[in-house]
Parts: sequence; C-alpha cells; structure tokens
Amino acid sequence: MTVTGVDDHVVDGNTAFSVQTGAATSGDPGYNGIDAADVSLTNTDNDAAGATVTPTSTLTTTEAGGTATFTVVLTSEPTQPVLIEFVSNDTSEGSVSRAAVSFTAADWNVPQTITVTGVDDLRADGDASYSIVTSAATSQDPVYQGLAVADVSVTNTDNDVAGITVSGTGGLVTTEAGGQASFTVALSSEPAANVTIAVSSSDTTEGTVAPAAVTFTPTTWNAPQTITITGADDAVDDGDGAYVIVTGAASSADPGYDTRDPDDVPVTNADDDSAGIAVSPTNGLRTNRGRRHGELHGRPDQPADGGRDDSDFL
Ligand SMILES: [Ca+2]
Ligand SMILES: [Ca+2]
Ligand SMILES: [Ca+2]
Ligand SMILES: [Ca+2]
Repeated sequence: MTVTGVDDHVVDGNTAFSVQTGAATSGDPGYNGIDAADVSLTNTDNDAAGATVTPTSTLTTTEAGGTATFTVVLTSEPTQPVLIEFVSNDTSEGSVSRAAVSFTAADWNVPQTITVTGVDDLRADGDASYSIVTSAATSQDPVYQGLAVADVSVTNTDNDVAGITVSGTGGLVTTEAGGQASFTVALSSEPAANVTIAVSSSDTTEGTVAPAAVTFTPTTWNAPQTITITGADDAVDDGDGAYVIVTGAASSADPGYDTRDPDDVPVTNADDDSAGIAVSPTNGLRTNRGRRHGELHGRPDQPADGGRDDSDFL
C-alpha cells in the first residue's frame, strides 16, 4: 500500500491522519470480520509564512523625478487578509506610491508593485540614501500577525551643482567721461549657508566698482545681483586702459561654496584725452605794426600801410 501526501498552500503544520482498515470479509469464518489495526501517519507541511520583497537594495531614484519599483508577495496562503504598510524614512528624498498593500487567500501569490519616486530639491546635496520602511504585517491569521517584512534601500541621485554664475561680462567698456558698465552674479544652487563674494577693481585709476561685496542667502541665492563699474578720469592721453574687476574667492560655511573663485571680469576704460597744444584764443588778437622786408636790414622805421592793424600775421 502506498500513501501519498496531499499538498496545500496553507501553513497548517504537520498533520496526523490515519489509514483505516475495514473488517475483512471472507467465506473463511476464521478471517471474516477480522479488523486489522489502522495505520497512523503524519503529512509533513511544506509551507511557511513570509513576505518576499524584491529587490531590497540597488534601487535608484532621481531628483529629476526618476522612479524605481519593488514588489511584495506572500510565500503562503493566509487564512485571513494580511496588511503590509510602507513609509519613506526621508520624504525629502523619495516617496512611495502606495501606503499599504493587502493580500487575501485569493491573491496571496500575485506580486504587488510599489513605485518609489525621487523628490527634488535645489541644493547640491549629493546622492542620498534613504529607505522604504515596511511595517510588520497585521492579520487575523496568527502565522502572519506581526511578521517582519524587509525594508528597501534606495539612492536618490542629485541633479544640482554648486557654482557661481557671472553673466554679462563680454566686452565691458567704461569711459573716462564717467561711463558705466555692469554685470551680474548669482549662485547655481541653494547654499546651506550665506555665501559672500568680494568684488574689487584691479586699477582704481581706470575704474571703480560697487558694491564691494555681494552676499547670497539660502533664500536669495538665485536672484542675480548687479555689479556696477564706473570709469575713472584723468587728463592724460593714456589710451584705452585695460583693467579687471576681481571677483574674490567665496566665503561660506557651506563647503560646497567656500573658496569657490569665479573668473575675474575684464573691462576697458575708454580714454577721452588727445595729445596736442591747444592755442587759445585764435582770433581777435592785435599785434604791433608789421615790418617790411627792408626794415629787417636796418632801414628807418616807416609806416608801411598807414598803421593799420595787421592781424594777418597770425
Ligand atoms: Ca500546508
Ligand atoms: Ca535638484
Ligand atoms: Ca539636490
Ligand atoms: Ca586719459
């Protein structure tokens, strides 16, 4: 006689049963009615309560909104519905699409998908690790009640870069007549602390600059600040003068910005002087009477033209 165990999907434990033998029937009165002993057996259970999470690591989301998914499924058929809840341990980096999943005896073996979405910020904060924390299962089925379920590790990829943006720096010209030029400065990402950048002129005989420094805060970092340059005058025909506006290394408690040094800004100060001998006035002048050629040779001084003015000599 061969006895074969029957499979199910329930965690029902090893189960005792028996093969019952009936009373023999025979024309031989010595056998008829004899009842052999029943056979006691145990059907060994092969089911275990569990929730399989796939995968539990190597997930990547992005600050640009990139998503990742994982699935959850039970390893055996529950006798009562099973609830599993999820929460992100850092909602500034990632969020979950569903707060919970529930399994019943009808769908316990159908994986359910949870989507994780990266959350954006404006800081150059680097790639950040966070977790989707799964609660212990809750169920009226005692083998599932309180069952621990694995958490999921995720990395959210940063899309911000620390930088100082200096704009409008091409072909700047000031003039000795006081003509001005300007450019702007802003940050490319939100700093963790104030960022101050000093600004100065390399040659204040050619041009001066204001303000002497600009400061960006975590709330004003993306509002460009204008630097104004004013040409300085002299009275020398010194030609157009090249100088630079020196943008200093940034000072900040944010290490991503501290010591970051933007390129200096070249400027030309246009000269307004020209070399020459100014003659003034050039009319309305009077001279003594003119002298004739002969007078240069010692002749008596004679009125040559009745003493009229001879401004033509000029
Ligand atoms: Ca079973
Ligand atoms: Ca970002
Ligand atoms: Ca960021
Ligand atoms: Ca000059």
